[in-house]
Amino acid sequence: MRVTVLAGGVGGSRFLKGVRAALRDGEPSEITAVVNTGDDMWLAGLRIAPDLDTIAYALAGVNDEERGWGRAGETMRVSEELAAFGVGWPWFTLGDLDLGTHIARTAFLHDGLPLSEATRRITARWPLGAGAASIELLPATDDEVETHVVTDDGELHFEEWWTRLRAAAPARAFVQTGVEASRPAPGVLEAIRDADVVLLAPSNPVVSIGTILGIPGIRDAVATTPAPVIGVAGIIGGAVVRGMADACLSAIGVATDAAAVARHYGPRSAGGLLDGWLVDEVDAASAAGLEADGIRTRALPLRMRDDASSVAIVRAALGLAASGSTRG
Ligand code: FO1
Repeated sequence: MRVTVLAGGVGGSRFLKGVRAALRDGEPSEITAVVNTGDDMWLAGLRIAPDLDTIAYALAGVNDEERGWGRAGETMRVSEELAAFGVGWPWFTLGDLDLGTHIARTAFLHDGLPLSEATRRITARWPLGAGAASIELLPATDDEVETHVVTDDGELHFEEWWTRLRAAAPARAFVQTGVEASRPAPGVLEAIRDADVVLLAPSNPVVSIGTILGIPGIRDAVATTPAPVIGVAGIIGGAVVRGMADACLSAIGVATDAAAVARHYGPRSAGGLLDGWLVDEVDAASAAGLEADGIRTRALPLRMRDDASSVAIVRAALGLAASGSTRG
């Protein structure tokens, strides 16, 4: 089975561990994660790719599970030196092991390799698959398309808004720098078109899933793929599970509500993206309305507390994909 997952960072990494665990003991499966690169940036002369690294570290089992990003067992010797030199951002922690990744990526890019090849070489160090399930990570694009946030005090990189301001300054708009001239990374469109199932991870619908869809060609590929497209809500009972997606959703006029996000993605029958949508049990009452809008909906516990709960969510998504009548 070929499963393609559009994913951001922390929520995406937990969900992808669930996809891998759900498929590892079945028929041979190829999982392709199309990963958000809008958080990427140059810092201290290094190319940082937060969502690619968060997912790679989590699948490799070397991540800091508590923080959700960065490496386990980190030390901060180099970042203390950088701070002493006034290099980088004092509020953005770059641990020594993490810096190893950024230096390796920057070296590959400096040698002329595209981000997708740099990512392949970095992840080759930790075979990310398990059992019958193989996993490859693809950046949404090899081009430098960064998410910037427009606030009343000016425009700043998403990571500064997110980590220094903690999304406290209202976002008036999100901008994807240079997106018009960007293209999907090699293999991305094929992974969406040739999939047996396409999953939208419970990542930030605006600055993770939204930025992936914003790369020319990707939204259309998802809207037209023969594969069923199933999304998973990252919002339970009107509150985001993790992160600050509510600050992002309000910027685009979408309510922080599982059903509102589903309607934001839209039903495929109306030119949107979704054949199916998973909501938490507390939001079960919204299912009837979504079904009436053409989005097959299932309610189940959506908190990914451990692999078992993530596996149950993935199995429900795959079940919903399999149960779909041929799309009208
Ligand atoms: N998030 C923070 O809130 N503070 C940090 O200092 C920080 C450092 C950091 C370094 C590398 C990396 O890959 C991620 C890092 N993150 C940090 C998380 C990052 O902001 C998020 O993973 C996403 O970019 C937002 O979803």
